[in-house]
Amino acid sequence: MEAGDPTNAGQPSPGVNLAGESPSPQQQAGPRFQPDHMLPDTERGKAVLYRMLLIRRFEERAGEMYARAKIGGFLHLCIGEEATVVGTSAAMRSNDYLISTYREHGQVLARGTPPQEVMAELFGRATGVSKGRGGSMHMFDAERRFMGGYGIVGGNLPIAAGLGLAATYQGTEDAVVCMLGDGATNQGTFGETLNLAALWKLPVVFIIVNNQFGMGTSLARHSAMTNLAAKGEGFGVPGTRCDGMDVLDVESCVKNALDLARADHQPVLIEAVTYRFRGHSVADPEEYRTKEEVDEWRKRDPIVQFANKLIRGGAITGAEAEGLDKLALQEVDAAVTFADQSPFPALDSLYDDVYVLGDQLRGWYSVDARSPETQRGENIAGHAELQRLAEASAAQTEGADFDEQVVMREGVARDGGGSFGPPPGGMPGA
Ligand SMILES: Cc1ncc(C[n+]2csc(CCOP(=O)(O)OP(=O)(O)O)c2C)c(N)n1
Repeated sequence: MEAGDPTNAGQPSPGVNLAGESPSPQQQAGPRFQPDHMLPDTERGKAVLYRMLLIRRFEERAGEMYARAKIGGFLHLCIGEEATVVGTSAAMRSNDYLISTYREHGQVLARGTPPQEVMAELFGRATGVSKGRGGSMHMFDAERRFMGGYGIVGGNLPIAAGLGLAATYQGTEDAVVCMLGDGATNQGTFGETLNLAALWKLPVVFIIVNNQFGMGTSLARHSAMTNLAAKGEGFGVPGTRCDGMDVLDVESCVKNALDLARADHQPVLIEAVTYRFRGHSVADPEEYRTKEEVDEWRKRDPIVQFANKLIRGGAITGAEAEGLDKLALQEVDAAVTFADQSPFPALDSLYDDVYVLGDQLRGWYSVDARSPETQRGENIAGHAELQRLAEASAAQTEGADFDEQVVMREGVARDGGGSFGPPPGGMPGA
């Protein structure tokens, strides 16, 4: 196979082996890390460490609950990325907006949503932060200005621009932080949104959580431009890079960017260089990277690094760090109990909060209590264009020859096919 062949995912990934010849993130061209940040005082240091521990323990338990079938659907954990998540939220004001991807449990927790509501959401219970309707990928907490996780890669970017436009229009000082993966920088929405954000001077900070992979495809295989901090420059969005394994570096970098966004209405792009210690989702055989590579990155565990810094600096003792960890575990265990004892949403609430467009479109896009299917083609007489679209669509699907054997599925295909890879055993007839 050729180097750069996107189907070459069974091989160890180039460009991310800190122990090998390849440049480490710190050695790559582009903006530099500033590793020597002042230690926070004891109280703040403990708060930041606790938040990271809470997320780590929460994610570990979530993985266990998934294995015990308490959680359905997909589950994307952010273990390894805690410094990026907590450093970002530590730099934000409570009025700022945060919008994210499907890998967002940590971000919701960092914004202050109680862990029991986050766990209950994973369990699909009515007490969950999205009333059990969103699940792992679609948490939403408007009260804390967490504007959602999104399952569509890059789908959150245009919404971030909309939030920035609203903040500007309303004359507030609120800014927006939009987190996205390295893979999402290849989506069309990345260029479209950055262009508008620069053109309209929107107060948005885009943070690329560069965890080195888009599913099973390493950065060097999915992006021609691996210096992601520079990927927005052509659109008028200056970029910088921080060490996503160092919570203080992330916090200081995001704070500077937010100051600029707020004061000068200058959107900024940040590349936070980090690593995901677990698979893309829990169903990932991880055949696209070596155990040695993961072990190398684990040596830079963001929680261990920060705890040691605090201990060495005299801000806390080792025993205090252990105490915080125990507390985090207790809080997470209480969240599991709460989730498990919570009720599922009532069946007759199925159609609550379902949006129906205005009367003129009623029936075409709506669902209601009659059946779970959208009601097609009603009440559109008199709307010539809708009538025409309805007929054209019906003619297209009627009698279409679907090959039931062709299955599009999410998952990290062993052969590196990713989302759109062939089903196990290959394509029918291949
Ligand atoms: C528009 C779209 N295409 C494909 C997918 C399938 N998919 C889910 S996650 C993912 C990889 C995204 O990687 P990245 O943006 O780096 O985020 P990470 O998972 O590493 O946090 C893909 C391709 C999707 N959800 N949405």
